[in-house]
Parts: sequence; structure tokens; C-alpha cells
Amino acid sequence: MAKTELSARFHGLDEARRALRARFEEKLLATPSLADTGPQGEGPPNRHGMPREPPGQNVFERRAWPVLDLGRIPAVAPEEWRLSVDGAVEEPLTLRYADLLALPQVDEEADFHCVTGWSILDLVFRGVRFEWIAALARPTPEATHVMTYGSDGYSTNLPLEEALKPDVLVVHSAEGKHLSPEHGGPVRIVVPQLWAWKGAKWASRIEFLTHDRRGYWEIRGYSNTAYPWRDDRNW
Ligand SMILES: Nc1nc2c(c(=O)[nH]1)N[C@H]1C(S)=C(S)[C@@H](COP(=O)(O)O)O[C@H]1N2
Ligand SMILES: [Mo]
Repeated sequence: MAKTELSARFHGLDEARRALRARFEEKLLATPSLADTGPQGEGPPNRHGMPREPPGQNVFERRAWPVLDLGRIPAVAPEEWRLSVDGAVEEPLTLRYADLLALPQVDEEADFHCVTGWSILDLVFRGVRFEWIAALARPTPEATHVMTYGSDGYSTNLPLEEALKPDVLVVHSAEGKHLSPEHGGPVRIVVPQLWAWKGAKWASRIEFLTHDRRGYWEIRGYSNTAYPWRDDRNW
């Protein structure tokens, strides 16, 4: 999208973001990570008040961050990367890498929990909050869920009340470096309060939905809610 065209949409964006948050506030407070009064796990509280180690997880060193994929790592050059934001939105858009960098940037420390039993604590991600990108596209009143896609054929679904949490990021850097191709570079999504499969690597599309639909692993038996602090792995 041309630079002028994108920045023209910044007008009123913060209000749009707040209105969207307000619309999902009640559902957001009822999400597992906010409503659970007895989350399971071990260790001192994390930044959301949950035990740092969800039940059954092994904590790995940050430098030993494993790579999980469907067997191929798409090569996407930053200048060729595109993120299509469409579906139940009033203003569909396509973001380029430079557009992503033109949006408000945040550095967020977050934990990363893979359902296969490993966790990495305190990774530092840099990118744009999902809620800003949602606000840019202006979800219609009917929008309730989102499907995110990776250019390897991957997909994963989220209710909007999860996707709008401020630590859900569209990430271009991790640990102070550009995201490597293995970890989903140039751009991936992270959803730190759910199992890590909820964050699509090589993010290529965000589709707003008017009802829930299951993604790649959700069809194949992984839990649709994906809440790590109740051993919520399969359905
Ligand atoms: N596009 C895409 N995204 C994906 C996956 C994938 O195979 N393809 N695997 C998921 C799973 S199961 C996990 S645990 C994390 C792994 O991210 P990592 O390889 O950076 O550790 O990415 C998630 N996102
Ligand atoms: Mo995973």
C-alpha cells in the first residue's frame, strides 16, 4: 500500500482501536487466562500472574529455541512480503514490510509455550500489536473470529477477544535481530497466552470471520482453546 494511503488511515486509528477493545472487553475478561482462578503449573508468576511454567512443560534455554514447521521453510524476502487483511472488515488492506515498520512499534517480552512440551521464557519480540492492524482494517460488527495464514499452507484460528490482547504481536524481530527464516521471518504472529501454534510463521493473511472455523492443527486434533495452564492440548 502506498505510504500516503496508509498514513491517511492513521487518522482516528487510536479511537478505532479503543472502540474495538471496548466491544470485546466482556469476552476478553472471560477468556481462560483472565478468568481462570486456579491456573496450573510451577514457578513464580509470569507477567500475567500465571505460573511461569505451564504443567508438563520443560523450559529450554533461549539460544536453544526449537524450530517447528510443516517440513518446509518458505523463502520470503522482506521486500516481497505482503500481509493481506480481509474478510469481515470495512477496509481490507495489504501491508508491505515498510508499512509494518510505519505502524507503532513495541518491544514485548513474552514466553513461548509449545504444546509438544517445551517452553522458552523471556523472549523479546519487536513488532506491531495485532489490535492496531485490526483497527486499521475496521472489522465489521459481525466479526467474531480471525484466521491467520502462513505462506507454507498453515492456518490457525483465534476468537477476537484473544487476538486483541495487547501482547498478540505481528513480529518482525526477536531477541534484537530480524526474525530468521526458520522462526517465521520476515514476519510472524505471536500469541503468548496460548499454545505457540496459535502464532502463524511467515504470516501472509489475516482473515476476519463472522463465526469460528478451525485452522490446520485445530482440524487435526489440537484443542481449539489452546490454554496452556490447564493442560488443554487436544480435543
Ligand atoms: N506457518 C507456520 N506457522 C507455525 C507453524 C508451522 O508449521 N507453520 N508451527 C507452529 C507451532 S506448532 C509452533 S510451536 C510454533 C513454532 O515456532 P518456532 O519454529 O519459531 O519455534 O510456530 C507455529 N506456527
Ligand atoms: Mo507447537
